Amino acid sequence: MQRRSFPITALALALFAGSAFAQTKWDLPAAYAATNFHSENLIQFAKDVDTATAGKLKITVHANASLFKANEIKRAVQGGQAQIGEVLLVNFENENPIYGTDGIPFLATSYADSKRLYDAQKPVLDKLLGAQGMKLLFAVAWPSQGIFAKKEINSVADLRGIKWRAYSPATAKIAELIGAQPVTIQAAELSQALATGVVESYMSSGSTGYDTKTYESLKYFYDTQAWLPKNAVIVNKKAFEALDPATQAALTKTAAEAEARGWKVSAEKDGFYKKALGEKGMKVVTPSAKLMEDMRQVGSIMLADWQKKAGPDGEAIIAAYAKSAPAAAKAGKK
Ligand code: PCA
Repeated sequence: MQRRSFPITALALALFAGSAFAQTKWDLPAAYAATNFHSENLIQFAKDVDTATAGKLKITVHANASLFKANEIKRAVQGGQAQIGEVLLVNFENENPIYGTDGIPFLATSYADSKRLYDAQKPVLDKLLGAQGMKLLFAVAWPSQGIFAKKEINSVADLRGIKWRAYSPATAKIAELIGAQPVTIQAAELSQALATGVVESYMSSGSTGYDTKTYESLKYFYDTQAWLPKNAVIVNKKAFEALDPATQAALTKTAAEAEARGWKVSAEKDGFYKKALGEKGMKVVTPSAKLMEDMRQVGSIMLADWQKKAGPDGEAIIAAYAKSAPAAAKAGKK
C-alpha cells in the first residue's frame, strides 16, 4: 500500500483536542436479518440519532447475529463489548422469569393487549436491567406466534416426536409439554437447519417464516396467535452516562419515536407476512378447535409455572395487566 502523509493542520488538531466535535461511536449488535422489520427500524433509529445529535453519536447496526449470537448480545452490552444492542427479552427467562413475561402463551395475543402487558412489565424490567448496569431504550413486539409444520396437524398429538426448533426457554418448554424434541436454533441459522432437516416444526411469527424462507421446507402455518414476544434495545449504563446531557436527551427521544414506529410497522406487516407465505405456496390455516384447546392447556400450565417462579414481581405485573384491561374485556371474563 502506498503511504501518504497528511499535514496536520490547526483545524485537525482542534478536532482531536476539542470537545466541540467529540464524536462517540457505538456498535449495535442485532440478531435478525438486515431486511427484517426490526433491523430496518434499528437502521432508521441510528440514522435519526445521527441527525438528532448533529453527528455526535454514530451507531452502527450489525444485523443477522454477525457480531454476537442472539443469546450473547445481552451479556455483551452488560460487559461493554457493545455499548448498545437488540435482544429478544424472552431469551433470558432462565436468568429471571420477568424477561419471559411476553413469552407466556395466550396471556396477551393482540397488539393492544401486548402493549398493555409491556406497560405492566416495564417498571420491573427497568429495575432489573438497571441492577445489571443497563438501561432499556425501547421495545417492539414481533407479530403473533403460530406453528410451522411439515404435515397437517389437528391436535398437539400430531406433533409428538418431531424435531422442534426452539428460540427461547419457553418454546423449548412447549416442546417438552407436547412431547416434541426441542433443539435451540437462533433465527440466523434457521434456514440452514430447515434445509438440512434438523428442524421439522417450530413456533414463531409469519415474519420469521418469511425471512427464513420456511415455505421452501414446511408447508403449513397454523395461525394460533399465541403470544407476541418483544425485541428490546438496551444500552450499557456507563456508556449512556458518558454522553453529554443533550445527546442523552436526543437518544431517549429518538428511542421513543423508534418504539412507536416499530409497533405500528409490526402490526401493519403481520397481515402482509401471512399473505406472502400463502403466495409462496404455504397453507396458512386457522387451527382446529382441538388444536387450540390443546395449546391453551399448554399455555395455562406455563402461566402457572411462571407465576410460581416470578413471585411478587410477577404478581404485580399480572395485576397491573388485568387492571388496565378495557371494561368490556373485564366484564366478558367474569
Ligand atoms: N421471531 C424470532 C423470535 C420471535 C419471532 O417471531 C425467532 O423466531 O427467532
